[in-house]
Amino acid sequence: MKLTHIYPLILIALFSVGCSTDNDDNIINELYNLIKVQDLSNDTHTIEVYTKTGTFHTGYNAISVRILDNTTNKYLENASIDWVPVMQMPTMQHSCPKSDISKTSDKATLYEGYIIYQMTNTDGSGWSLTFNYTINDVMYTVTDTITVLQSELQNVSSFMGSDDKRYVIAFIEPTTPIIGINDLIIGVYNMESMMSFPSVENYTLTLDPRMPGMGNHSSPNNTDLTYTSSDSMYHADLSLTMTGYWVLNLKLINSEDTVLKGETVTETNTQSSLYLELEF
Ligand SMILES: [Cu+2]
Repeated sequence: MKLTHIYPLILIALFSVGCSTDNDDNIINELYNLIKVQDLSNDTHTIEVYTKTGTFHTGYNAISVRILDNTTNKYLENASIDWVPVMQMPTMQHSCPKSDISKTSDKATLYEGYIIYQMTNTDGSGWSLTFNYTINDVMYTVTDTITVLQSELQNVSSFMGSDDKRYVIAFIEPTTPIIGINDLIIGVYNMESMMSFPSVENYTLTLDPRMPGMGNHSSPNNTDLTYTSSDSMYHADLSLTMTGYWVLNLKLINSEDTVLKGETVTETNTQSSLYLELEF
């Protein structure tokens, strides 16, 4: 390329930097604290998928998405979006617990929700993600395979209850635990079918956090988890007296006081069969 051709390009570049539009500022602000996981594209749109880490992992994933119009190169602000995560297993396929997707408050182009992957293949394969979305009464769809990494700690548990129903529970908060009282949030879902995992309402989870590496000691002032209808989650006070590896021993109890899964921790039974892990 000759110099005479480069000069106009440099001028354009300088001009663009000097005249950064509101739109540019917006785009930077919109993506604060988010890293792109993947683009899913069809002929008309590109769905950009974001998380805090830029990856999907087993357990709870808070996810943000936005839709780029491939023709106008603008982000759409008036879509209604549904999503369907599917894991293909050797003999069948299934979905997992997920929220609806809604517009993120204070953001122009972002939509948000969560997906709880209860399992994955060792190489991260097996899952696909489909978006069905509507813009101005026109329906669109896009599907692609995704990678779901195995989390090191058990932050999700899938099991059969004593009522012969299948459940999934997932650790949601605290994402950054502190020494002291933490707001513990756990999601509880019933595997109604291969594709449907509604939230379970009005059960309880007993909580007994222990440090297996330190004589299996517990901590004071924990509370059991109770259901909150405003977010369809289970909440409790989780007391962590020191940093390290903790096992949150749980028992899932239905509204008739029947224990569906889990056992009390005793001298001889050091861990419940229903538990989640945490390390900080
Ligand atoms: Cu599976």
